[in-house]
Amino acid sequence: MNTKAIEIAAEPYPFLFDPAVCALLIIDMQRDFLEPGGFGEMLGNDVSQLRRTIEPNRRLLAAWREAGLLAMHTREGHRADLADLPPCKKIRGRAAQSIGDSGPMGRILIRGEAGQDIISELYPLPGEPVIDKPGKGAFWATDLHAILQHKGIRQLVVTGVTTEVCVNTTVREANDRGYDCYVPEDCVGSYYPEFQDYGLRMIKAQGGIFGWVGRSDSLIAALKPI
Ligand code: TIU
Repeated sequence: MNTKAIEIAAEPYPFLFDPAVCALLIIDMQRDFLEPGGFGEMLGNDVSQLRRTIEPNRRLLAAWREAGLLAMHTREGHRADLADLPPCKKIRGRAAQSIGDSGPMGRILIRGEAGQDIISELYPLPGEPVIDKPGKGAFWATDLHAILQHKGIRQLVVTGVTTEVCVNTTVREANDRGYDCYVPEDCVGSYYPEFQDYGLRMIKAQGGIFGWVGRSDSLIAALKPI
């Protein structure tokens, strides 16, 4: 593996991508959030806003695997007995159906249920760590930080859904733990176009307060020679 850092296009300024210490972290590309007929759509959300991220993520993941770099995946979800579900999260939204109830693809956001699993287009390969997370951030109550430390990772390319919720929360958590984060804007999505815009602007504002924002093409081009 080439261990030289590569400068790639980004805002607010170029990102020094070091493949030897960089992992791809794909956030919550789960069936219940992305598939027509899933929990996300049942709540009235426009899933097409998220589905446009599938193909860019698929291309980036393929290039990442081809280069032999570490790819990781997360899933938001809870224990079947709901012991790790904060009562406030259970009742928030006053929806007719909530986490743990029967949904269109099994019990909503329960680990092991079909709807909680990752979409087939981006399904993890054996050996790619999958982090089951009970919160919006991927570091809260998970072993993600320990795994990254053991593997010598210092940079993260963060993709997935949704931009302003789980992606933003994870980037902020990663930033406070000392990781440099690069977010390819075509690989993250929000149900709300204005939150997509502001979610990205909040990351790159103030000189890159939480990280860098770029595009997957720049990363893929940098991966080609590796
Ligand atoms: N993965 C993630 O972002 N979970 C959410 O609940 N997102 C919403 O935007 N609701």
